Order: sequence, then structure tokens, then C-alpha cells
Amino acid sequence: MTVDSNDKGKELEKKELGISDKSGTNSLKEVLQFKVVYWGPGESGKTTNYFRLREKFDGVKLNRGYSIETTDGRTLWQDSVRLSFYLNLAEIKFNVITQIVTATGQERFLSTREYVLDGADGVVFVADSDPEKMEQNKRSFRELVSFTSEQDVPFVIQLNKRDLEGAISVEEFKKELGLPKFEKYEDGTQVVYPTVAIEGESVRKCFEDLMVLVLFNFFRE
Ligand SMILES: Nc1nc2c(ncn2[C@@H]2O[C@H](COP(=O)(O)OP(=O)(O)OP(=O)(O)O)[C@@H](O)[C@H]2O)c(=O)[nH]1
Ligand SMILES: [Mg+2]
Repeated sequence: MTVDSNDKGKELEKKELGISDKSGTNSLKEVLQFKVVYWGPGESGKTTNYFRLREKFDGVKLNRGYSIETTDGRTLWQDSVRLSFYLNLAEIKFNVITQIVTATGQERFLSTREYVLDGADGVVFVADSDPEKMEQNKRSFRELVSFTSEQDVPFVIQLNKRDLEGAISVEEFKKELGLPKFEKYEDGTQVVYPTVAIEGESVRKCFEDLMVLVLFNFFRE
């Protein structure tokens, strides 16, 4: 390479790296950006939800996403991926970028959970259908309510592992958590979303319904 072309190369590099003081034509105002957190007790299926969503929205992924786990498959820090999609609501098409993260359910990492929840625009609470996990479900739910009530963050409740033998009934679960007996709220969202995350059952529906709540909340503010 000659000295000359090397210099030219440097000039080009400088130009490409410079940050223009004019904003681009692609105004950020046209894109709505949100963060959705999967929350719940240890091993209720948050990471499984995350993997199924990543598969279902494979075509709209902005990055590959990551999943940080301990050697025994528990979430150590968080899983995270960003999706870019259109959300259709009342015949209006919204251009949306959503970051999806899962919190760790492990008690000893409570401080990381608060961090993961920071800036959340919506939460999917993933509960476990195992009757023996009811105390953990309740504790985790209380924790979530205390975090979200201050910030008015919308959430939906998912009752996962419906395939388990001896799974708690939806009615009993609602009673334990102090939820209303009816099936749906006036806005059409379900009080509880029964899912089988390992099979991907109802995972997408639950996420989409939350996104609608997130969008409503955004325009209400
Ligand atoms: N039977 C059954 N098992 C499930 C279901 N969803 C997840 N699991 C299993 O439950 C275990 C825990 O799932 P994860 O998705 O890792 O749970 P997590 O909530 O991310 O757990 P932490 O990150 O440790 O808090 C795994 O063995 C999953 O295969 C389900 O719908 N049915
Ligand atoms: Mg996990």
C-alpha cells in the first residue's frame, strides 16, 4: 500500500466514524421502543417462554440475543433479545422495537432482578402450576406488585406448566393470588393465561395481549 492511499484511507475512516450533527431522515419518532420483562419464581418457565418467543419471531429479530445461565441451566443474570415488528391496533400500524428480558427467579440474586425490571414497560408474570410452588408464586407476585405499583407498569399473568399431572386448577390459583373470578377484563385481556411453554402453547398470544396493554399505556401517558 502506498503512503498516498493510506492517507486517503485515513480520511475516509474519519468521515465514516464522525457523528453527524444533523439528524437522519429516519426519524426515531416513528419507532416506539419498549422493554418487556418475564418475571416469576425460580424455574417457572421464564427462559422457556423467551426461547419459544425467539423462535416464533425469528424473522423480526434485531440481534441474536443471549442467555446467561449457570451450569445447571438456571438464569444467572438475564436473557435478552430485541425484536422489531409492526403492531396492528384498530387498523393503525405501529412500528415497534421491543427488548425482551427474563429475570432470574433465584432468591439469592434479588438485586439483579430489580435491575432487570428497571425501565420495564410491561411484565409477563410466569407462575408455576405445581401446587407445591404456590408459596413461591405468591411471594414473587407480591414482589412484582410492589415494584410495579409505584410505576404503573401493565402486566399479564401466565399460569405455566398446565401439562403437569396434579396441576393446580385455575380457580384455585386465582383464589391463592387474590385475583378476580371472572375470565376476562373489559379490555379483553384474560385474568390468567394458561400455558405450556415447553410446547409453545399460548406463549405468543400472552405476549401479544401484553403488547396491546403496553401500547395503550404509552398513549395514555
Ligand atoms: N412440564 C413442563 N415443564 C416446563 C414448562 N415450561 C418450562 N418447563 C421446565 O421447567 C424447567 C425450568 O424452566 P426455565 O424456563 O429454565 O425456568 P426459569 O423460570 O427461566 O428459571 P430461573 O431462570 O432459574 O428462574 C425446565 O426444565 C423446563 O423445561 C411447561 O410448560 N411444562
Ligand atoms: Mg431463566
